[in-house]
Amino acid sequence: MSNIQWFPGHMTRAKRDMQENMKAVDMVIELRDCRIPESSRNPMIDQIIQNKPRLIVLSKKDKGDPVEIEKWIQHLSNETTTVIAMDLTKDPVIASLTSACQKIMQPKIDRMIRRGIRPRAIRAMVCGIPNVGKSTLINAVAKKKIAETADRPGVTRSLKWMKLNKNLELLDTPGILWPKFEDQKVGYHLAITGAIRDQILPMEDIVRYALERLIKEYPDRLSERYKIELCDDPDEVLRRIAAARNFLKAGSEADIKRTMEVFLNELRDDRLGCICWEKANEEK
Ligand SMILES: Nc1nc2c(ncn2[C@@H]2O[C@H](COP(=O)(O)OP(=O)(O)OP(=O)(O)O)[C@@H](O)[C@H]2O)c(=O)[nH]1
Ligand SMILES: [Mg+2]
Repeated sequence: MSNIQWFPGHMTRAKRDMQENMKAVDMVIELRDCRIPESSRNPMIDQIIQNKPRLIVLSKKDKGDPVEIEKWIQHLSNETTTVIAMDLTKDPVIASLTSACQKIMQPKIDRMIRRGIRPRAIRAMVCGIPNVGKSTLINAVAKKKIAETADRPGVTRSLKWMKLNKNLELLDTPGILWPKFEDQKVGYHLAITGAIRDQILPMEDIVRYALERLIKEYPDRLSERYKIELCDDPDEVLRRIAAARNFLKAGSEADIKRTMEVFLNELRDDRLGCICWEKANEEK
């Protein structure tokens, strides 16, 4: 979990660093959390990467709703953007990235071949907001005994590259973007998925938001997990969970704080199933 506190100075610096590195790459691999593809996106990214081809990797596929993820893939794909979903902790990262990046860059590679230029390996940069899996992706690649790490001068400093194979090289430092907090929902989504520290928003608000959504969209999961009869009021649902779990304070009063903590932990642990908190065709 990230401890970075973003201030305007950090944002300017992060943006400048990314723009510098952008000059050395052919394309960008933008990571987003598949459960919150909008909330885990930084709107500045379009401006930063300009017209470079982009691969969006929806990470944590194992934690999201497969039907919704498929809709997101369709929704986000366009002429310059290819979208894949991955469990970065288990899926074959190198093979998936290589084939996706090659497909994206094929027109450029073909043009080079036609002009008699021998194509070199594709160079890509990974980027994303905190917690989307940048380090996990880079570590998965680094662990696989990369043939060599090329040291090549970048624009202003030497950049380190990880050579995945003869077709693809990744910049070894990811571009770090900051989350946007333009509406409260975004904050809740980031908090539920662990992208921001718990102290940033009041736990009651996060839990109430999550419960309201679950009551509407996945009532059975709630009633089955906690063996409770459901109602529309999240506070009453919490009291019923407390009673069902026997979470009591001295004097047999319901221990709501403990109930909220347990609920949030179980939710993050996928005990209530795989959930996408944002839907692809939802009006925003
Ligand atoms: N289940 C699952 N967990 C993942 C996946 N990708 C990353 N994680 C976990 O998510 C957490 C955050 O991943 P990181 O790789 O540290 O994310 P990051 O983008 O480097 O985050 P910062 O360094 O804070 O910017 C870690 O606990 C990872 O193990 C995935 O595809 N599936
Ligand atoms: Mg990291």
